[in-house]
Amino acid sequence: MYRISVIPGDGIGPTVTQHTKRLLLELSSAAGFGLEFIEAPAGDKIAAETGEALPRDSFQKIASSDACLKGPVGETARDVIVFLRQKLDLYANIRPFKTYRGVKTHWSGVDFVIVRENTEDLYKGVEDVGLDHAVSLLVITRRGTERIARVALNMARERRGKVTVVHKGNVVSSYRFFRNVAMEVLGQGGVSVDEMYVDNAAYQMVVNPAVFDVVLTPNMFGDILSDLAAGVTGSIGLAGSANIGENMGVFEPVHGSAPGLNPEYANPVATILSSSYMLGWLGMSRSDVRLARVSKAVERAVTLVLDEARVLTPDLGGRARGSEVADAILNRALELLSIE
Ligand code: GGG
Repeated sequence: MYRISVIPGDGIGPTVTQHTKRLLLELSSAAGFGLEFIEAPAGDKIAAETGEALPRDSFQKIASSDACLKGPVGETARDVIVFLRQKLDLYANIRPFKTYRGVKTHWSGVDFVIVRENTEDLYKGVEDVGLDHAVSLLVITRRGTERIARVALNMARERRGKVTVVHKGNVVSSYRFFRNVAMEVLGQGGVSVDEMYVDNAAYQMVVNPAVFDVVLTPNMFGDILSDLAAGVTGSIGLAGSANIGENMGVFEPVHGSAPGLNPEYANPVATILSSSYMLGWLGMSRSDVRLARVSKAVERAVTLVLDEARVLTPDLGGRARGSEVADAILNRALELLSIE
């Protein structure tokens, strides 16, 4: 039995996490393993009720679980996910982006991963704000850069063998340091390595996204480029992600809580994909092939449903409810599991 803490979050979060839990329960029972979900409230709503965006009890539930599935939170991202990344040392933020045949975009055949350093940079939280000044320290360390560069290197070896280091080293010395340390690690790794200034990378991602395989970048650029990449691939409702450390992972959609959106019609794919990354990571860290099977089946089922384009939420031009999309993915995944 695996214990999964769940942060339902705000806005569309409780709905998309509910669809995902339902799908995971069915698939885990079909594949022969157990999942126990432990609710760990965090975000704007619980902050309004208790004064704390991440109550101690929720943090303890998350820290003592096998993995965490997190819905989006509203204005309290800093106190919830940025805090969790630091506290649990979830130094690698992995964000895959790809196009699907049934999703209208300018491009086809796009498939790249942003590997974002997740604990340093301007998000470190070393700040001083006075009446007439505000300072936020940009922190980059050798240890932090080396370990994220190793993640990018290993990922490139399993993919098309290319890493693009994205930085702003022509203007900011700390980003030059990130670039130099990353190059030291990548240079010995037997993969092809290039580099781009972040402004050019933003442009290339729009006009020529096929040049990217693995994008290695510091924390804030990774945050910003993720939304850009999601736009290029059709909808931020499709972008899942993993926050991974040595012994713990928190898995969350890239999107926010979308307070203006009717939750019934919110796209659950980003959270469903995040849950598949969760099972993949958990399966690997616990050497349990049953979880890896379900993880692969979910990813494949998402591709089939999106390629087919019969059941799509409004962000993709369809009319389906999120629950219908989740059902379509679940049914495809069950079929895939039964014919293996
Ligand atoms: N625009 C997507 C969004 O709202 N993401 C939530 C967020 O800001 N997360 C903070 C982070 O990923 O660093």
